[in-house]
Amino acid sequence: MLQLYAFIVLSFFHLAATQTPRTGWTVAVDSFQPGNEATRVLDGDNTTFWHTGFSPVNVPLPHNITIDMQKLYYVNGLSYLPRQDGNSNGNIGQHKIQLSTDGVNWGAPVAFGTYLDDNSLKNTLFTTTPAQYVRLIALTEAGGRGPWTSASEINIFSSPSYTSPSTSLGQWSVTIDFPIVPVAAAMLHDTGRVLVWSSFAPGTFSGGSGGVTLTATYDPASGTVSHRTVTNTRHDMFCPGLSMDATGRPFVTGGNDANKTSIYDPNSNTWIAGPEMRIARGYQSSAALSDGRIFTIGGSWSGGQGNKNGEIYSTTANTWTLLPGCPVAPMLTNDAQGVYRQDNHGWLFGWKNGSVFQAGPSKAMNWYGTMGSGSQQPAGLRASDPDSMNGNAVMFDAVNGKILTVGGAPNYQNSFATTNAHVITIGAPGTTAAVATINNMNQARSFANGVVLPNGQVFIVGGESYAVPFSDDTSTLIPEIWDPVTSKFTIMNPMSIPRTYHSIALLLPDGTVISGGGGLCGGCLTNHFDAQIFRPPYLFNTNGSPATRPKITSISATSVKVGATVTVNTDSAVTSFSLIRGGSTTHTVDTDQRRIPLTPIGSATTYTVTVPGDPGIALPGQWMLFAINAAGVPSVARTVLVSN
Ligand SMILES: *[C@@H]1O[C@H](CO)[C@@H](O)[C@H](O)[C@H]1NC(C)=O
Ligand SMILES: *[C@@H]1O[C@H](CO)[C@@H](O)[C@H](O)[C@H]1NC(C)=O
Ligand SMILES: *[C@@H]1O[C@H](CO)[C@@H](O)[C@H](O)[C@H]1NC(C)=O
Ligand SMILES: *[C@@H]1O[C@H](CO)[C@@H](O)[C@H](O)[C@H]1NC(C)=O
Ligand SMILES: [Cu+2]
Repeated sequence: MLQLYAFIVLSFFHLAATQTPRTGWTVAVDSFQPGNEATRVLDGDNTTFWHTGFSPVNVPLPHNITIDMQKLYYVNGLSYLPRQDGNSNGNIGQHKIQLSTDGVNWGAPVAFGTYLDDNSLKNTLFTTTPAQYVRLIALTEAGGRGPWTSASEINIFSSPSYTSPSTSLGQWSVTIDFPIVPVAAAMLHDTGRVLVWSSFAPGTFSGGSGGVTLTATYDPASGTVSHRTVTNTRHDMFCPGLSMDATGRPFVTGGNDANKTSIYDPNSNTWIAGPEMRIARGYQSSAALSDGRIFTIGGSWSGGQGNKNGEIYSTTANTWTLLPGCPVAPMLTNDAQGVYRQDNHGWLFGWKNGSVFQAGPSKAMNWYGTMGSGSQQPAGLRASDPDSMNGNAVMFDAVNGKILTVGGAPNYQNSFATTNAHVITIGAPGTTAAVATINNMNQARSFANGVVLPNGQVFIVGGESYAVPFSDDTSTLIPEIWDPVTSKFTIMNPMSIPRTYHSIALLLPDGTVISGGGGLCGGCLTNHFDAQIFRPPYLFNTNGSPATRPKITSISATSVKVGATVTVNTDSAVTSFSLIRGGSTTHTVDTDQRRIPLTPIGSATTYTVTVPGDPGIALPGQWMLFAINAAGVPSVARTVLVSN
């Protein structure tokens, strides 16, 4: 079976995006300047370009260009080469790509977003779709210089073969173009927007630490991507620790500027400089705690190597304090590159009574206590699992202390990933964790992402079987879903774009998953300035049509204390509820997402659910409340702030 998957991956990868010959194609545009006709985008000459009309009058945005390929192709990508004459006027910013078989009926966009304002080639890959017509709609000029659109060349990519994918294996939908490589991401609770960032530059981190970070925000409601340069916190937030705080604000620590911290407040749309950490760090992990404080440990990638012991941020005092009783030594891996890697990307979980459970990537697991000057106790080994750098750990059932761990490799790089999977069960802080070795994944993965779904299943996406940063060579396009009931992994439909080192994935409030990024390596071939949305199988009927979703029509409170009972009204009968804490992720780590299954009391359209009373389980912060019907279909979530 493994060999078969390897064959599918390779053949898919090589055939995925073949440039389609443009002979005989025709093109139509809403406007052109004489001398800069639409046909210039098909002439194979980089020195010519299409330009919308500017004389005698500027023709206003939006603009569009429609290419007729004269016959049906299995289309899966578009490349846009901006004008190459040194002038930037007309570079496309916000855009949409649509397909049609007849030039009359156009489907929902296969891609949208914002291109970076420069003259580099823009590649957008999307789900293979039969089409004869491709339309690129330019909504803005990338630099806001004027109402123009220009393009030197447009190429269409296609696949020689096509089988309509079965929705029983989920569906990859729209591709979202970002003007930066999304290396870190956080779910913003207010509107379900997704905040992403790279470093000081759109496509590289090297040469950073100048106090600047490029961010972008994807807004699913409007289908747009906006961007912003953050300078006021003087913090290059590449390779940071990342946690969502007790009010749902992304709290970013260290990285390229190794002792800086920055907090994003979605309500005021402002970045706030936090206090400097006592220990400078990069590649540490952080965890939000039951009392609202934030713990961090590790991080020898920057700010000096070794002794990156724990420290804690107090929201009330707005300061960091060292925890000498929380040594990093017990959680080090045996990485071939030494301490520089050994304390990277800890699998941390805030738990009862201000404790933190560290599930990996070291084969040894540990408890950290954060009271007073801190404490540490061993929690046992993760069965026979080796050190699993850049694997994933997902708390899919916080009520019962259940964590799924998958994959990773003994070393950070140049190391074979495993297919290993375990379920860890934790109880009282300080006690040995129970570990069950379960069915392996279908695919070995390092640098993958794991995302818990409303029904307790875990979606594992991306990664590669031989861990090499900034390489897509052994990547897999095939995700899998783990089911806690059968304890088995099932492969899903392949995505369009490899997601390896520096990729991200998050659950969105509508029950879909955003999977994006990978790269940030300058002039390399593995920079992915995009993301793609996955719709899990639960969103479809067996005949492939969209499942009818239950709807939460009202909720008695959107801000509750732990232990509170909430009344929820729905438009139709449901059988279960779950709470999932809003996620944040970079470098395979998401210490924020966790799921609380809720058993409702009630029937028809009125139910009550009770939030667990222990803030170690129901960590303070913003949670998504999903209602799930008897067919397993989740509602769109309502956001609930849980506090102590
Ligand atoms: C494309 O441009 C044509 C000509 O101006 C216009 O009629 C059409 O509405 C535009 N389509 C879109 C989707 O923008
Ligand atoms: C046109 O530009 C593309 C992208 O930069 C490049 O790959 C290609 O070689 C160029 N072609 C010519 C004819 O200059
Ligand atoms: C943070 O780092 C800067 C530069 O190395 C240093 O000047 C400053 O004292 C550090 N802050 C703390 C709290 O250690
Ligand atoms: C919580 O932790 C503190 C300090 O470690 C300890 O003294 C206390 O007994 C713990 N409480 C519970 C309920 O475990
Ligand atoms: Cu990195």
